[in-house]
Amino acid sequence: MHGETQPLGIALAAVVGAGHVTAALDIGERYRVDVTRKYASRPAFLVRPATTDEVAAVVRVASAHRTPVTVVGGQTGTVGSAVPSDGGIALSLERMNRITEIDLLSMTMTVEAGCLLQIAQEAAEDKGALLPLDLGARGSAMIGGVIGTNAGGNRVLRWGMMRDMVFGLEAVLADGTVISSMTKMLKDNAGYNWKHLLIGSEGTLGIVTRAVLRLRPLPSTRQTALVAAPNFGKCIEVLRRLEITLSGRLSSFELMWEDFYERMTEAQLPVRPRPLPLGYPIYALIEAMGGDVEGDDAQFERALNTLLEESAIQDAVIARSERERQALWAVREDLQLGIAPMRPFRSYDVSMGVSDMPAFVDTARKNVSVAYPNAQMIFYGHAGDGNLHALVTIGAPMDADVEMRLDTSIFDAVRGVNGSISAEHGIGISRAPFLSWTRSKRELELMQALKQVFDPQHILNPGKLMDACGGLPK
Ligand code: LAC
Ligand code: ZN
Repeated sequence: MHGETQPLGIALAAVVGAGHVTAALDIGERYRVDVTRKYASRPAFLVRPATTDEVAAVVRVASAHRTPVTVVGGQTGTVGSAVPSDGGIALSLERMNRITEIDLLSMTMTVEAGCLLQIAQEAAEDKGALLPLDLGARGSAMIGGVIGTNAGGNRVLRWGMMRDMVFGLEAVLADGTVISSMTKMLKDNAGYNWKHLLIGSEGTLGIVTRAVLRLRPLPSTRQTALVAAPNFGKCIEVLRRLEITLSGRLSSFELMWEDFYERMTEAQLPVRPRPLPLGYPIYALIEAMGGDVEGDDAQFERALNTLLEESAIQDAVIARSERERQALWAVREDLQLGIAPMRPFRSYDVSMGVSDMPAFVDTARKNVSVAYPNAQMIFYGHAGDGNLHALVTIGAPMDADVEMRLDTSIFDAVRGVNGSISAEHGIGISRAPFLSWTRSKRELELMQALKQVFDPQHILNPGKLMDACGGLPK
């Protein structure tokens, strides 16, 4: 601890104990640098509280010192939402990682914000329950982070986004007060529902410390297939058909355009065979879950056979073992090998009406190739949710101007279909200049007014979302 930060460090140590305060130069990278390595920072202190009361006391200290506080979790959000401010406090809730109750009658899990998503999933499963939120970053994302970003992932189609799984919430507000509604209720219409303001607010309105999450009965069967379709329209037809013919059991429908499929399976050839040949315009990874051990596999196979006979799909492979299931999912999720040659790239997670997706892809491709004729793009995403991911590379280093030009090309196409610049990853730092492309002036003014009520000193995760919004009305 040095110079003017010393009183702050002493005050923080008085709250959590000196052993849980780390000063600037000693703070490890995983608290300062996000997964894209684009956002690094130099926080003055890393603080690791053990209880909600300690979080509240830390925030009171931050407020007294007018010092920014950012919760640092898995750092896998990709838009810089959880990168601390230079000179600010990096607040890690990793010591608050307990699951304190699993209630199998109410079907709820009470959990602290620092618990990893995967640990929470496994704890539910051990008790015969399902915590349905699932995403590639399950091993790094913390519960507080997936609440803070209202995470989505690959089962939204059936069970919704994080917002739909939060029954109760506890949070620390910017003045260090604790606000709590740790209830087990789905239905609660007693006035304004503040928890929904905090969910998805990226730590700018309050710090989530605990939650009561909704669980579902654990399905006992699971069917996974990769199919190929002649075009996007047929794919959506297949999606809608399966929603009915699988009697509500369809839980994932992940689309991969041919270029994505080719690139990923090619890169993965040393570790796993390509499950379906190249040459089809579009591929979908399909998963269903259910409870009829005798009938579900047969129902799934029958449904796919019918689609094949009708040429709605051109090819299909069904996983016959857990290993095969994992190999199919790896095509969609094990992206590191495939995207490595695309570095540096810019990634997007945009959203729109499902019917607008083909027009968006066409316009985005056109806009990008007009700006950068040699650019390469791959598209994939959560089709049932109207949520597309795109990765774009120009095959050369990208400076801020190039990034801005690419963002403009993509978000212009988003605006053309009245879509959203972020479906699930949030705004953070990287999307902030474009928030006004997706939100009207009135909406931004309301958001700004809410921020003023919740955090008048702007100490909660400043520089993200609203604060960095280029089009923010004065
Ligand atoms: C996914 C992450 C990038 O869907 O949202 O793979
Ligand atoms: Zn996604």
